[in-house]
Parts: sequence; structure tokens; C-alpha cells
Amino acid sequence: MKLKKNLVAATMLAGSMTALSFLSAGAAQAQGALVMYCGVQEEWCRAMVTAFERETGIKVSMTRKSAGEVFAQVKAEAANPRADIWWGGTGDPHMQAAEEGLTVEYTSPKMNELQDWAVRQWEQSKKRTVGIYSGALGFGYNTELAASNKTGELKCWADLLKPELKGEVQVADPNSSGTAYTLLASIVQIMGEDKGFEYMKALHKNVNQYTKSGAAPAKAMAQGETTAGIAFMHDIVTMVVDKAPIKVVAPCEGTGYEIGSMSIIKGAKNMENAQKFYDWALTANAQKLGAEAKSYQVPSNKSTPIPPQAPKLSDVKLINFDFAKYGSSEERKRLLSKWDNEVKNLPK
Ligand code: S7P
Repeated sequence: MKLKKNLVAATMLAGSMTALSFLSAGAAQAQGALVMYCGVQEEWCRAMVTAFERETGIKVSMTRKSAGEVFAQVKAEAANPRADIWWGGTGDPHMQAAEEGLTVEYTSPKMNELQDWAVRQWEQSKKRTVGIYSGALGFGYNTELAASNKTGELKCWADLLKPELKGEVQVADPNSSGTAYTLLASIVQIMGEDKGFEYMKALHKNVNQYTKSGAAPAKAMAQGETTAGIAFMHDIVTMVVDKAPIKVVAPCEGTGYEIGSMSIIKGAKNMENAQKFYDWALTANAQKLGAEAKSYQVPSNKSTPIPPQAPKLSDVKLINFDFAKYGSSEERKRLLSKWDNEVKNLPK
């Protein structure tokens, strides 16, 4: 009799638990979905997705792509957007998307927690993109390969033209990669356009491969596939943290930097969730996930500690990068097509 009573109680409990879990599944479902294009390293993209899903119950579908590729995709999909939020990647294609009306204005309640440079990016884009991190461009070299190639110490952009480095420098293609576009725009600003293009042509002779992704040369250096690689310094530091024999260089002539950005796609099907993600991604806690995923950019939330591994921007000779000009649609198109016509296909 007692057993029967217990069974009845257990059945009722199980029934109410099923109803409860049905209800909570329904509640989670009611939170809906979010489609995200992610521009940073895959590990950081995944960490963001996992944490956001855990905290909100919103299911995220994420695709990682390089900055220029995301821009091209968002533009191609403009009539029927697939993505809701574009998180990460260099700021210039976000600025271009803002100018071309592919993204929308948004004012997050978190704006007052951000560094000035992040807010400036938002102001310059007429509230359509916001800074989420920053980092300087540089290069690195595999010290073991450099010793066997007798390159000597490499300190300046000019050193990457050394004949000992023929076929030994790797960099991405600026059409797909935000990193490589930052290189092109930085060199033009440092040397002037004519000398800058002369430099890019001379560099071409030493380039073994134009990769699709900007961080690929850092990985190739770590694997001993190339002596030198141009990339954001923080992407090279990730390899050094993993014990690769690489020296990270802040070029002596000066260098450009990025303001990694975030934008909401115009016509987003999950607009409310896109805004939720936007607000959450600007919080101090969400921004800590970068360093945990071995991404060592400078976070835009003033309360997020700068990872100790992050290259010290105060030790780098940074140029006064003109984000408005080099992120404008006209200038990006012009520089990229000039690079395609005058550099990419030159014989070596
Ligand atoms: O790896 C992180 C990072 O360097 O990637 C983003 C950027 O878009 C570079 O990737 P691509 O060159 O492949 O576009 C940067 O914003 C970020 O710091």
C-alpha cells in the first residue's frame, strides 16, 4: 500500500517535472534565435556564443569569416538578410557597411562604459557601428628560421624587403582580410600613396602567399612554414603564448591599428535579440572572454582589465589612423582595386 502511494507520488512528481521541463523548454524557445557573423578567431567566437546562450537562453547560429568576406556577404544578402549581428573584425568594413546603409543605428545603454575611441567609432559611423576592442598591426618572425636564413634582426617595415626574405614573408589578401587592408591603409598613411605602393610592390617579391585570413601568417610562422608574417600583434602574441619561437615586432617607422567593431544588420529578423547581444557584448564581463580565449586585444569596456599579454600600445609608434577616410566606401574600393591592378598579379 505504502509502495503504491509512493509510486503515485513519484508518478505525479514525474508528471509535474515533465510539465515543468516542457514549460522551460517552451520558455527557452520563446527566447528565439540569433544569427551572428563573427570576425575574430574561432575560439573567441565560440566562447561568446556559449556564454550568451547560457545567460539568455537565446540560440545562436554563428559563422566565422574574415572582415572583407563578411562585408561582401552582408551586401549580397541585403535584400533578404540572413544575419542579425556582425560582431568583431576590423572597423573599416563595418564603417563601409554603415555608409552603404547595410547596418542600423543603435544606442546601447552601455555606451557610457566604453573607452573614447570606441565611442568615436560609433559617432563617426552615425551610430551604426561601435568599437569593441583595439589592437596594433605589426609583424613577427620565426627566430629559428631567421637564423638559418641569415636575415639578421628585423625591426622595421623596410626590413621585410631584405633579399634574404625572398618567398619568406606571408600576409593576407586585403580584399578578404581586414588585417591586410589595415596594412595597405597604414603603409599609404606612413609613406604617402606613391611610395606606399612602391613598398607594396617590393614586398610582393618576398611574399610566399596571400592568405584569406589575417591571422593565418601568425599560425604559419609558428609552424615554421614562413620566416616572417604580417598580422595584428595580438594574433602573433597568441602564438608566442603557445611557446612558438617568434619575435613580435612593432615596426620602427610606425604602424596602424584597428578598432574592432560590432554592427546590427539592417532588416535583422531577430532585431530584439541582436540588441540584447549588442548590450551584453559591451559589458565588462563579456569582454573578459577574449583573454580567456587567448585573444589579447585591448577591450573597449573601461572596466575590463587589459590582458597582461596584450602588446602595450604605449610602446608602439602608432600613426594617427584616419578611420573615417580609410573606412569610407570610395576609398576602400579605390585602394583595393589599385592593389589588385598594380600589386597582386605582378611577376615575382
Ligand atoms: O584574430 C583576431 C583579429 O585579428 O581578427 C580580426 C580581423 O578581422 C582580422 O581577421 P581578418 O584579417 O581575417 O579579417 C581582427 O579584428 C581581430 O583583432
